[in-house]
Amino acid sequence: MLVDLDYFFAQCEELRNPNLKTKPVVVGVYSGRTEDSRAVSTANYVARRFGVNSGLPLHLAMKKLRNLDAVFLPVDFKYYKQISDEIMFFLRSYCDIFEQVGVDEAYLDISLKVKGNFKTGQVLAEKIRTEVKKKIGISFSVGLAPNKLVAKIASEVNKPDDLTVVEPGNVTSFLATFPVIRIPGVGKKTAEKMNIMSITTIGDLARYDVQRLVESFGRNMGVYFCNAANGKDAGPVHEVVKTESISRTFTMRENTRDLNVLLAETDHLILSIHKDLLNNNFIFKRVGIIMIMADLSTRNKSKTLSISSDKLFLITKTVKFLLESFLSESKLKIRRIGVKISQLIITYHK
Ligand code: DCP
Ligand code: CA
Ligand code: CA
Repeated sequence: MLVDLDYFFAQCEELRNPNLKTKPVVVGVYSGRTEDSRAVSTANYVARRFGVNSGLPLHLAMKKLRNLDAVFLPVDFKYYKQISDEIMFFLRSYCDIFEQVGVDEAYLDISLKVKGNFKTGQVLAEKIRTEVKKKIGISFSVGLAPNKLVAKIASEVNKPDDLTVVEPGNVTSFLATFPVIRIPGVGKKTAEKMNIMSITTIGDLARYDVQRLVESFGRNMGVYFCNAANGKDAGPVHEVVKTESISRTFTMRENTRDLNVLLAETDHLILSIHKDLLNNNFIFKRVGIIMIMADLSTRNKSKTLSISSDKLFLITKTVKFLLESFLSESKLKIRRIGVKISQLIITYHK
């Protein structure tokens, strides 16, 4: 599944001010040094009906929406990011593999979850859409397809607030009638060049001789265009996993095996780790404790959680659980204590 949040910045603005819903809403950003170079970041679908889209210079947007009670707002990225994080956290729990791309898009590999069945997948997609709408109040569009490329294209055809399913047997017929520019990586220039070669639709491109595509666009792009037009994409959905971990250690004032004394120290370590975690937009899946014992031997204990999280209490709770079980197993006093979180994932990357 490719999930793409609808008119995202503007929808966030509508969320905190529902009165905006019936009006044209334009979120604008300073793109340069002067007022005149401000451009539209995004607009709601009411504004889009008047030809106001992302990238349009703001003064033109104002002209198009004159006397229409339009609302122009500055970009409040921090707020949009908060809403995005909430949604992404929720989406993640519904799939086998999760890959966020940008602030308002994510790929969800649900192959195992639905056992490869597209009907079950469709039901799951509808359920997720309903839940996010109910819980967070944001609508989004979904493309459900055998691979990322087709899912991405499918997500765009019935926007906003819709689900498009392309089953494996329908991939080539689904793609055939769209203009080539729908293929990720085909920009205006490439599309023009293809048009000159009498390639206007993805179907034309699919039938075109791959050798001639290679001659015109180079080996990599030529082969890519041919595969893409035929709906082939072997790229897996992958999480961006940081191999590093975050850890802190502390030497006890005196060797101890008193749980409360140890917890008082780990609380400080956990707070510092958690701050680091939030600053880096990480979430973690594994929590561990490290003990240097009175005899200078080192012991480790850790636990993998069922889902990734950024919650402080989950670290605290898991550390307590690990410490308790460690103390019940070992008779030695602890000299130095450490806390470590690992299996880190970045929740947002541009
Ligand atoms: N964005 C931006 N400037 C652009 C394009 C986008 O600042 N030129 C920001 C604002 C968008 C967000 O990125 O809300 C997501 O971009 P999309 O291309 O997904 O567009 P929208 O979510 O706004 O609309 P759609 O409903 O078409 O997905
Ligand atoms: Ca979007
Ligand atoms: Ca998007």
